Amino acid sequence: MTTPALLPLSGRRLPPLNLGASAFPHHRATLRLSEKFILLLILSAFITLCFGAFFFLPDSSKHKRFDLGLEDVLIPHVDTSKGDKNLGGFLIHGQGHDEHRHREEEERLRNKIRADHEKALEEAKEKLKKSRDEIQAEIQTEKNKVVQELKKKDSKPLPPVPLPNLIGINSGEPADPDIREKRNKIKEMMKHAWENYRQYGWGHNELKPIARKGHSTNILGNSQLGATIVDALDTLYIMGLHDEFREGQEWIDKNLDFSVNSEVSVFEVNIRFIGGLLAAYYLSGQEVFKIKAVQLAGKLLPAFNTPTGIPWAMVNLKSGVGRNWGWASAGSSILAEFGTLHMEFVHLSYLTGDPVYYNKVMHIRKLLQKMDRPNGLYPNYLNPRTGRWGQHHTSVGGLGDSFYEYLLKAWLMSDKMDTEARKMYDDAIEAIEKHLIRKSNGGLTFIGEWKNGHLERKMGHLTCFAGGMFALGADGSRDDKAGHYLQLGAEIAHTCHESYDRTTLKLGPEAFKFDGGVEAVAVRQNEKYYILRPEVIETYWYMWRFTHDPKYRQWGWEATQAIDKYCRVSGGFSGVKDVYSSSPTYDDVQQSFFLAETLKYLYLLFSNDDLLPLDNWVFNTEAHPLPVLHLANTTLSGNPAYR
Ligand code: DMJ
Repeated sequence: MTTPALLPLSGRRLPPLNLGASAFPHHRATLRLSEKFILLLILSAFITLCFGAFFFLPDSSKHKRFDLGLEDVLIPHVDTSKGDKNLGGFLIHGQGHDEHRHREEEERLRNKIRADHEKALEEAKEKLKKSRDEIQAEIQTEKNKVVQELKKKDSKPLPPVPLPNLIGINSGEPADPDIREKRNKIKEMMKHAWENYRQYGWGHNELKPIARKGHSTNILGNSQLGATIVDALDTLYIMGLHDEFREGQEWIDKNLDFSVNSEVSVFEVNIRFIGGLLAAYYLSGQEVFKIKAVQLAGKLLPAFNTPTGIPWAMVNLKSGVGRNWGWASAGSSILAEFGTLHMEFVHLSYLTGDPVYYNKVMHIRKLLQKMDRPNGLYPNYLNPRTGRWGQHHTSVGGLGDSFYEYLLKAWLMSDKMDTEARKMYDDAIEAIEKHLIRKSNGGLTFIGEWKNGHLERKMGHLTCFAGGMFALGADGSRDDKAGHYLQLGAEIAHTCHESYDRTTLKLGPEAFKFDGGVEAVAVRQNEKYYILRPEVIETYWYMWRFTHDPKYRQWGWEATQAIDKYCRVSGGFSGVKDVYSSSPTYDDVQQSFFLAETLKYLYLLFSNDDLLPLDNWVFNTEAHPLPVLHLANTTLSGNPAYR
């Protein structure tokens, strides 16, 4: 799902931090260590001096001071008849005690204090002899130690859970030399995208392939979270690009830190980062990915602290403060955002044994089930304070899309045990077919958008994913309509292919109309761009898996060639601003989903079906494969999340 307008952040600032020891220990431990260190040094020398001075005073004055200070407070509660009272290690006056032992004890203390005092002075003198650089280096070493300690604490291994059946992660080599060659070409494109990102954008979220520098959008916040690295990992893995995979792993291990003052989209971070990390964990078995996914999930949880439990669209990773997009109807959260967390959150509960994640997404589901739906349709906007729908706008494209996808995939991922999710999917799809799906005059099936009782005859590139979804949901559909849904998938694939074929570049526009004699063509200038999106290729791949009709490979190859010809530049791959222009201009962004999804689906399209078989793997909405969790498996039924 995408946001219609990427608005600048509000520029809200947090109040300056108070350096006390209570909240935010990470930040404070490393902050102002140098000042703290010097202050401590001076303080300890001063205290030692005071105690030293005190013990050198004559006995009588000492007793007087203690008597004066403590008598008022202590004597009423102290039974002085029993002799000496020793409070907190200090000897208080008393009669009849052994004078000699007292003197010895004092002497011993005096010597100790003198020695400590001298040692502290020596150390202070030594410190002052050192150069500024040496002192700074020492402080830095101390800081590093603290950071390492904190890291160790954060990276505690999670309780082990047996992995689900992970099959088909190293297969897929096609026998046909022509298909092999095409597959290799796609792998080469992946290398080109990765190497340029590594050279010019490493650590940034994305790459500007023409300016040759890092790029980021507000959905991923203002910190360098290496979105492209995390998003690309599983594609690198299945393509056998293991050196590149290891580079990515090393960066994540050493640099990926979520304790940053950055406001991010909960949905985007979930599908790209948590999904990407979990998939990388399942494919490679490397613990670091699981640990990072769980750390990040903890940072998203405060977004659910709303009156209804429907999460905010954005959350600040450091403060946990959440809010919604300014453009969303009446302060609403977005269906495709809060409705696209289920797969990742169920896996988090499975891997950690902590039901908190599972409970959050099930709470959302229960709330949605209780609500009235106009014409059986789910509006895209829901207010997290009131629990009421916002504007009655329903879409299978942006703002709605992956909510429907995750209902179906929740059922598949549960080994088809989550029948509640399947029922919600079936109900929703029936309403969508009735109110949103139409045939154009030229015979093209399209999915329009429902806006306040009116059908807009426009389809987005994003909506094209639905062809694959209908095919994936065909098996197990209500009233045994498998044939019907497979056919519907094929029709959507055909329409979306037409939207590509009717352009100059053979690449699809962002949105296209079926109105006033126009069929599958963009009308408005600001809908003519192609930003390396995957949805059409995703549908080709699902259709290929379910039908093996060679036209899907042919269409996929057409798209590959067009991308290589018109989007490839020497610094990577870029989106184009007008697919109807023979001399297009670039948008200068290499989207992270190009590596996560577009190239992965193309590679799978030219691989054998035994690579990530659909009986064992379910792809999240960012194309990150997560294994089916077999609920019959004793491990799972013993997992608290499922009890
Ligand atoms: C991806 O981030 C995901 O597929 C999301 O669900 C919708 N759109 C983009 C790519 O177009």
